Amino acid sequence: MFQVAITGTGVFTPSEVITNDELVAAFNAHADLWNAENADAIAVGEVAAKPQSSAEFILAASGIEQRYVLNKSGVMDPARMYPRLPQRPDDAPGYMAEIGLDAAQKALAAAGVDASEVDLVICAASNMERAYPAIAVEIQQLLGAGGFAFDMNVACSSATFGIQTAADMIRAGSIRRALVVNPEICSAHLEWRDRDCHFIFGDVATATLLERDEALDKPHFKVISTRCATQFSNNIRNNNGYLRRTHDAMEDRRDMQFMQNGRKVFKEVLPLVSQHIADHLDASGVVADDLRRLWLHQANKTMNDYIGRKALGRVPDPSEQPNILQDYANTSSAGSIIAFAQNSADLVAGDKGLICSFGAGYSVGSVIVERA
Ligand code: CO8
Repeated sequence: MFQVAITGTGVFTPSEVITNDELVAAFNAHADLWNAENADAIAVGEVAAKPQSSAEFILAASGIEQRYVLNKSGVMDPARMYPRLPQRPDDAPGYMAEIGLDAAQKALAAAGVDASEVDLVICAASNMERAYPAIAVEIQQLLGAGGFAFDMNVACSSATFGIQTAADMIRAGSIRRALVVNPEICSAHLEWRDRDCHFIFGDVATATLLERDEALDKPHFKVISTRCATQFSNNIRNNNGYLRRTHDAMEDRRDMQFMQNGRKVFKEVLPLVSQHIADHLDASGVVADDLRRLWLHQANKTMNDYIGRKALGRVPDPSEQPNILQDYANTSSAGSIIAFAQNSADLVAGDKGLICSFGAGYSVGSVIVERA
């Protein structure tokens, strides 16, 4: 069996930002508009008035301060409340391929690897722009990569599950190099008209290059161990899908966008993740004191503080458990990879760390790494 290393990461960050104040102003204008349009139904108690959102609530409940999006004007339009991403011709790169390509090229540059040396491209994300051809094959072609490519979806854990999938193929010897690409256009499947969740997500793309570790002569992280787990839950759900037309359900429906029972997610996922991390460390012969850094899924600051405390058995120093959610919000599978990409260069040989994702499914994925 071959050893595996992470030799490069890349992050594409959109140029457009929405602060909490801007987001709340747009939502509240939308709520006023909606309440005026539905004044009669509200007056007779048929529907409830839409309450106002608050930037103070968002920061206190989540730790999020702003989010990046591919298109701001559509989201900020109170009469629209979702991004404007015009349909592209079939012979032009799609949105996911375009942002995934940018992240992938940065990961390759960081590792000093040419795209032609890549044997596998996995596009691992919470949603795919189309059913087929696979986005990963489009990225493979745009990059000029060799080998093969495929898409996979494990919601928030797509990146870590993709890393395990690629690592297993490198370990087995069927490939030498793999790119795991995570283009997350969360703004397109977030319900911006629902105050309970309108602040949660942002857009980004990340990429991780994995290589067979044979006396690698460049900075890298050894992949010590990977572990994935799932447990079915309806608490984070999106009912949109290819059977929609057959259900005669093409109207504007709430369940065609992201839905969650946030409180239940919070309560159920925390013990699941804490136990998963403890078991993974145990099985790998790594003790919590060995961990110099935790790169956790970026959904909620309180959640991360809890998991960090459980994982290390003490309150982590902020530098030991860096958060990026204040800047990016929840970017689904890309969050822990952004945290890793932006907060790992200072580690020295022998330092160990843990990348961990968790979310819809439920799904939990962890990757134990060591700086070489
Ligand atoms: N402004 C003001 N008040 C608000 C707002 C708002 N924007 N939103 C809710 N409130 C009110 C509520 O109505 C409620 O009022 P009341 O007490 O009168 O009923 C009160 O504030 C408290 O609301 P909540 O109970 O909802 O607040 P919480 O403290 O639970 O915080 C969170 C809400 C932040 C959502 C929290 O529950 C949380 O973070 N939970 C964990 C969620 C999580 O990790 N989910 C995973 C996300 S899924 C994922 O990562 C990937 C999925 C696939 C990608 C999909 C991409 C779109």
